[in-house]
Amino acid sequence: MATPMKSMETPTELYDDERTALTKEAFKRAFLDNLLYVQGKFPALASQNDYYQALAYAVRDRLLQRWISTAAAYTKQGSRTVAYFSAEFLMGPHLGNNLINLGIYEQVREAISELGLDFDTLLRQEDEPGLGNGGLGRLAACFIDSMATLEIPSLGYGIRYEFGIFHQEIVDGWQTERTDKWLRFGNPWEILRPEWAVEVKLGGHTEQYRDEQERLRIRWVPGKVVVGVPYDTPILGFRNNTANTLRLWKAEAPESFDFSTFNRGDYGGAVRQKVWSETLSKVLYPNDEQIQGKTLRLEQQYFFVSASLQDMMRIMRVQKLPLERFHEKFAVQLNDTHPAIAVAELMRLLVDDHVMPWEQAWDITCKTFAYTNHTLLPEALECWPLELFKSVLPRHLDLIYEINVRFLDEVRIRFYGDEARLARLSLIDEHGERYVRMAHLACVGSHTINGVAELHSELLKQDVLRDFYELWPHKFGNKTNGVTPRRWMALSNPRLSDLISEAIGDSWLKNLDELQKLEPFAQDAAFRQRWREIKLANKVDFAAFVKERNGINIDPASLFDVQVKRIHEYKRQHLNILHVIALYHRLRSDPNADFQPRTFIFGGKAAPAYHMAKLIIKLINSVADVVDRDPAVKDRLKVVFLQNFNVSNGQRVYPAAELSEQISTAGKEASGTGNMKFSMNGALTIGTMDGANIEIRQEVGAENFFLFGLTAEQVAQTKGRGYRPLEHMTAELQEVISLINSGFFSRGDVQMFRALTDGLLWHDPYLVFADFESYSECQLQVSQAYRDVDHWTRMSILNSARSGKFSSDRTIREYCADIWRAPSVPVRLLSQEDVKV
Ligand code: CR1
Repeated sequence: MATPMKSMETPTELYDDERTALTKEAFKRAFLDNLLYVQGKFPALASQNDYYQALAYAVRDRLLQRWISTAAAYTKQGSRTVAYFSAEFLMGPHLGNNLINLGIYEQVREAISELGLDFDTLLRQEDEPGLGNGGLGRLAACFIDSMATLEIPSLGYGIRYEFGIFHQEIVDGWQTERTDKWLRFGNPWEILRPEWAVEVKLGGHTEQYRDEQERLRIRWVPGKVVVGVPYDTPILGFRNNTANTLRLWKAEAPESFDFSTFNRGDYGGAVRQKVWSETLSKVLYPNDEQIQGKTLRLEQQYFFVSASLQDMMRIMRVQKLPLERFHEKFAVQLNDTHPAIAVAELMRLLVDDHVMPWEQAWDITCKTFAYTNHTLLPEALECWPLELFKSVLPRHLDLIYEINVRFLDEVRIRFYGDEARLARLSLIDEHGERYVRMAHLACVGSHTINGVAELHSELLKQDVLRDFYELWPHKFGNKTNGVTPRRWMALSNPRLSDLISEAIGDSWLKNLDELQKLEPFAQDAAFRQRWREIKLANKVDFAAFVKERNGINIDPASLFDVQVKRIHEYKRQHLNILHVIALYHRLRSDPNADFQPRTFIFGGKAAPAYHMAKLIIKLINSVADVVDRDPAVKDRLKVVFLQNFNVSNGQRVYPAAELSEQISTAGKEASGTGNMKFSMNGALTIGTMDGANIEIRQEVGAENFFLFGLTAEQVAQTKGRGYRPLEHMTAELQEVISLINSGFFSRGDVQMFRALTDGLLWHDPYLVFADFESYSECQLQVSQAYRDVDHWTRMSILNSARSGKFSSDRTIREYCADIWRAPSVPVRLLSQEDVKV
């Protein structure tokens, strides 16, 4: 592996003692010191993991000075702070990223090699914190990276799941799930802050009482209490002094052991409370865009939201700020509806605990929150059955009723006599079983509502949140997603990053628009040659990885065509694999056909209970298997399913990809962020007019993008007319379906894929058949274009050069300017003098 960004190593440090110095020799000493004093090992006994831990602690020592300096700067200035509330933070491994941001990647790599160790092996020891499902969680991670880089005071608040997203293994072609024990060897990147633990109440009932002034008030008598304990992880800015905080809550029992029960001889009962409490932060729900109406999930959401709001109030107390100024001190962003209960919880804290008048509390609440919606899929909109909700949060249900009464009064006056509209807008769904609508709570309690790409934000206004748009058009806006170029280029694609820096200097990593300066190089034959060599080297690395993981050989000279993302029908991995089967059929029917060799690479997890998604994985693996064993298509067609797609594996695949599959049914993918990672790294996109694809195409130019398929409008019309998939059946598609149904890919089992093929033939809710022909034709154009090597390279360079918009720095600047109004606060490093006790 090449090392990231040699050209950018610029260590600077104000004080240079053994513990924090950035020089190579000091680092070696610190590393060996940590091996002894932290790991308690000497080299002859140390495992690779011991070495990793020692290395991680040595790096952590070097960022703590920044962390403390940042806290000091923020405290001194009483800075306005962004609190990013998210049930998921899909961080990926910290070590490499921190080295890049500190500017010491190269020295540390050399130091480690000089000690006779393999640096890449140590990097791979880190169990990545997979505290998220997919796009939404990874976006949160990119956002906190950008906030630190832009020097925005911010806190990420979430849950420290003991088990993150499951580990996916493919057994006989099927997905199986294994628990993700990421904390098994400890986590050197977090610091426990027990002194800031808070109590969170749950369940029970409410009762009326009179306070000292004889006022009638309501009191919540909880059924149980858990303690939220914060674990802090530093989030470094890129080459600056900022280290912000990701604060994740672990649930614990107030009293870990009940001695009175124990003394009565009930040993099990004595630990039950502890066990129950810890369940709250035990495991991440592995569902992506599908609600799970489970009590535990609501409890998790409330747990982290309440702990975080209480923590923010503690910060106000420390900084001696009155609660009346809560919304001036904090801007809270709700990452989807998962934390929407925060609206009611802030009201409860202000009205019940701090005896603030309702109107004032409501004013503060609405000025505090902003809400980002991440999906148009109706099955993802969170609604809680009223009874369930009441059993977990009885006081909040009262508060939500009160919010609703006042809200509907406003609607009644605005839309005189429109009863249907009232029912549609209400926070309570009254059709049949009654539900609390979390998206409505988020909309009512937020000053701003945004979608994550232009089209998505438009569709929110026209469709999902239309009534709210008609009520408060000024609240709505768009913030197109972005990704951090530090992780997704500098760290994962060092070869390309070095070439770019050599050509245009290195400030593009902080200002991605500068990639534009690459455009003229697209005309430079020597540069194109180097660009190609780098892609090839990345493909060779990736092929070695596939060989090691899947045991199959893939040819680095073939076109690497990649679809990696969660497995979902709307993302249409089945459209891709049906097309692969069509190619296979063509090759078998005409063995001498002129054919551009391709390797189709798939990766992604399916929600464990999503049977159709799991069947799609099985089909991909079955096709991979048949194709691999068939000598007739050898060297021309390969299919790979990459197990356990996660951040680390993503870092390997994006740099090696040449074609990025972004083929969702138009109007379904809110934005996508993988699409951006591919394009930055020089892959061309084959895609529909969906999510951020539209903006990518606009930026890179229609001539550098392979477009196919129905538009969102055409999809809606097609469905409106009564879509019949069979009307779109072509001879080739017929062959493909018959081949699957014949048992050809399932060792004669003609039933195995029936649910999939019948679903397509009779329902096809995501219009796979309607887009199949257009997709196949477009893929032919891709193959032809790939043969013109120079032309393809030019398009590839232009994709990178024009991807500046898709930096999450741009996105965060927009959030700051339009929603948070949070100015940056540069940090000065404290000297040893400053921190003397
Ligand atoms: C969307 O599906 C988007 C990310 C981040 C996902 C994807 O298109 O890029 O959010 N939504 O905004 C999601 O995970 C639960 O919803």
